[in-house]
Amino acid sequence: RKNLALLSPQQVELAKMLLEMNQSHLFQHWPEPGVEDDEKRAFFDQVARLHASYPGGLASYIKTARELLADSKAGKNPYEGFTPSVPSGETLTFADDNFIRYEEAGVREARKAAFVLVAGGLGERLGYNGIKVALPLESTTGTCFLQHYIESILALQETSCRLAQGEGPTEIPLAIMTSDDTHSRTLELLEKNAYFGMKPSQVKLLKQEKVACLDDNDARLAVDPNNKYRIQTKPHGHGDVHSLLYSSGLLKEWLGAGRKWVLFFQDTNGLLFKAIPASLGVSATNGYHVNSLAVPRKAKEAIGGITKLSHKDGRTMVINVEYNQLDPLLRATGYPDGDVNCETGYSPFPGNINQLILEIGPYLEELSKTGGAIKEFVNPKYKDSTKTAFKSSTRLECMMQDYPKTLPPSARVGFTVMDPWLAYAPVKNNPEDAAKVPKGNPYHSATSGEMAIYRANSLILRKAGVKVDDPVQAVFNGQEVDVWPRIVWKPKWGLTFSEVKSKVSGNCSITGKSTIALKGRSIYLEDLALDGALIIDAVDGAEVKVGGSVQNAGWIIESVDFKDTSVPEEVRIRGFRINKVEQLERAFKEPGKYSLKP
Ligand code: UGB
Repeated sequence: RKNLALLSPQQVELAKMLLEMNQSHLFQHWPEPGVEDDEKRAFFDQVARLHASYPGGLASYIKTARELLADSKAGKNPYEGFTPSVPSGETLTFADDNFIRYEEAGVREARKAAFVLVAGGLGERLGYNGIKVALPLESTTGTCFLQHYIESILALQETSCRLAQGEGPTEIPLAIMTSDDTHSRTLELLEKNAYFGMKPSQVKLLKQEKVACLDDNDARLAVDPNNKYRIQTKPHGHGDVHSLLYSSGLLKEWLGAGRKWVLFFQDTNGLLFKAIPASLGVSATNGYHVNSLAVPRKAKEAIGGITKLSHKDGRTMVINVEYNQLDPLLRATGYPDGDVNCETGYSPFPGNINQLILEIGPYLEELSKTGGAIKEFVNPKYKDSTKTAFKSSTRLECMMQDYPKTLPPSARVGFTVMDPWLAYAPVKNNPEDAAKVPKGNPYHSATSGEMAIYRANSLILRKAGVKVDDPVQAVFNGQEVDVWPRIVWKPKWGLTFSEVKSKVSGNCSITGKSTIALKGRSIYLEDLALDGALIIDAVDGAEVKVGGSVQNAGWIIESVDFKDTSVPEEVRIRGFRINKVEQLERAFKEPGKYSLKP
């Protein structure tokens, strides 16, 4: 109490609130005034930050924590009274008429979109020391995830605005949610690379704050073990993105500027933008307020399942049920075998890939009521079965896909299921854990993430009429993968199937040992027979026709052991590197028409 004199009136209010909330232990060890006073003030600066960044403030955080900890102790089922069933949504098949129609609708709509990348997570499962968006999504060109995302948005912007012929918004904004763990490195990556071609004013970084840790079931805030004048904090989860968009005023700004859609995506999915145009088309055509992208999911795969939940009292919702909860929920509600594959070889519950498309108007209206607060959960690790003490401090968490939980039944909540090879190849698991994934389930590793890019591009070119050799099997970092020809292109070369198709003609073929990188908008493949490596770079305005027979020793994939620390980490985690033996490489630096027929 004597220390109160050191504080500003605002800080005194916070101190009173903490005392009322039974948090006196935070000050018990404080010495007399005159000793470490600056540290005491710094403590209250932190309290003020924790208070301001949580919808409803710290008292509300503590109150919710007590309720959720009591539920957890009592073993309360969060889905009490709900019965799960398989929901119905749009299922798309790549390149059929329906898909192409949706892609066209999506591209037209894209200029009214805003993108939000959630990139505050450190990726503990991956164990990579850098930020995940700086990882190369493939090692043929070494393009990192953030560059690929930005170039994809710019490609969409270009095509969409061209179609609109000058009407409406002309720039698609990108917001990136960062955290203390990722903020400075994300900013540095952008600045070092001139924002990968985006205007800096188009990109907004929103930093999420961590939340206070909890020491016991009474939600006593944990003192930081390294500093007695700090509260220990941990990440609150990707659900913070909603309150940040709301409190920053960004959503309001976007709506005011005539934007209609906000698209959320995660840090390491190199396939995602292949699915964006069609799924945005589904949102626009079906008038979905919420559209979750999904892929067929193997039973027990570590991605959430999109589930229809019907309550005894008549409520229903279509929502993601997290992977660790789906199996027990099914077992408790009349499915004795739990989460199992059906005759399709997949679980009947589509897998949530955490790509959400929300219509901004209804979204903002909902957030004005909730302030962006998302239903939270707590996951304490108890010391023993009495559930009275924790092994280590815990905290409340929230997930961005839980947004629909507060929506009224009238909200139009849908989902879109994409071909699994087209839409989802995240890099989440470290090599050792990936090698333990049950056979047939996706590895979600740097190895599988890169191989998935080559597979998808090979399959897309096949659909466009190119003869592409079958893959060969190989094992890298203990993971068995299909190795397709290394086919990559810049997003502006072909973001939709129609665009890709318009750039391929005649009899084209690519052999299994080949590599092709197309770095330019107007590169046309015409009667090309490729058996080796071909790299074409063309500035905007350079129209290049590539044909004839290209044959050389090519680029060879060589194994690397992930334990070999002499190899850079981003190479080791994929288990291979590319030995660039021989290639045909051409750069067209001036606008004009060119023909390359070796
Ligand atoms: N993220 C943040 O921005 N802030 C945070 O505090 C935490 C994360 P993870 P997770 O796609 O396979 C999700 O850790 O949470 C960002 C879905 O919940 O990679 O285990 C982080 O940077 C699950 O339903 O995934 O699982 C990253 O971009 C399923 O869809 C993103 O949030 C699963 O993803 C996801 O964080 C999946």
